[in-house]
Amino acid sequence: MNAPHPMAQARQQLYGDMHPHNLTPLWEVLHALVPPKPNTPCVPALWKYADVRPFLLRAGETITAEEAVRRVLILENPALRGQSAITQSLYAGLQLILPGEIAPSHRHTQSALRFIVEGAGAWTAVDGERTTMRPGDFIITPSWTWHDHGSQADGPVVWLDGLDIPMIRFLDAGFAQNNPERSQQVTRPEGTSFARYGHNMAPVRHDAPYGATSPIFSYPYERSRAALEELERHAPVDAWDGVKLRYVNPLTGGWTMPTIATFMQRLPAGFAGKAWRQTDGAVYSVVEGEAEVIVGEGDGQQRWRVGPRDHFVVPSWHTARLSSGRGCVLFSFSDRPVHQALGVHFEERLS
Ligand code: GTQ
Repeated sequence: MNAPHPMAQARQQLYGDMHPHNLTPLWEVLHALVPPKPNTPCVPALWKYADVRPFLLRAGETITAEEAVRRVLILENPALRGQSAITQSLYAGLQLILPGEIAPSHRHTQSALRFIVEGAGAWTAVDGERTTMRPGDFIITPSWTWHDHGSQADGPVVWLDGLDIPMIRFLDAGFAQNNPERSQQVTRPEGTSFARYGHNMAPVRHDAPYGATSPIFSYPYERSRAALEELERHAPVDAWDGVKLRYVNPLTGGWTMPTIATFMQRLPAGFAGKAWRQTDGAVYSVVEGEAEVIVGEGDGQQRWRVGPRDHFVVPSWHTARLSSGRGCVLFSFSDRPVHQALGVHFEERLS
């Protein structure tokens, strides 16, 4: 055994004496505060839809959308239980709406994305316009816009909610209000924002209606899928990503949301992707096909076979690799816009 440091006792005495004064020594925590590399507490995790769906339907029997306000099962990172977080900065949940229900109108400073997972014929309303939900559509609820959801579908409709809740909580910048109107008035026909902004054109005299958030309300799956298919046929396939596109704000060419980046990618049949790691932890929703996912290294490594409607999280600076026998389409989102704005986005592409 090593001899105790001659100052050990004096140091402990110092720490104890200054503790009541809200003082603590940096040198005991310095390495943890400025780690040699990102050291997230998040772990890789998978939610198989076959496991989640029965709980969603049970939630549907137990509470109405109206009572719940939002009937959502939160996907909690197993290492962050109780924090309503899938990564340190991001929230994800699966929201269920049943035929005839309304999730009442409210607004908040947190930005939300909806990625439609199951069922068609529900709608969400933002700023007087409704958009119909179809599987694979990516829909945006900008910060501080009134929004309500409803359904005229003939069965359950389920979507993935992605929000910057933990990030806004960290910043202590959360505000919210309920709308006295349960369901907001419709003031514009469906498709207005897509006609204005969704055709590589924009109104001549316009201000960005939602600041840094894309004015495109819904990015329909049909379009995203067609683009990926075309590229898979004719363009070189990236050895790490397959064919991967980012959704853009047509007014800026930048990300669709100020805090969240969104992507859709296609892994061709027979794709065996190379490994990468990046600082932005990412949440994935499997749209079509199947894939094999390997995340992490050593003891913590996870290997999953994933299929449609499964969800998984790849934490910051975890090596990950995707492959697919039959081909696969994946939607994903991360906090990359914030990393980039702060100059701390790093990516390593391993061979
Ligand atoms: O639909 O407005 O999953 O406010 C969490 C908070 C969804 C929503 C969530 C929300 C919403």
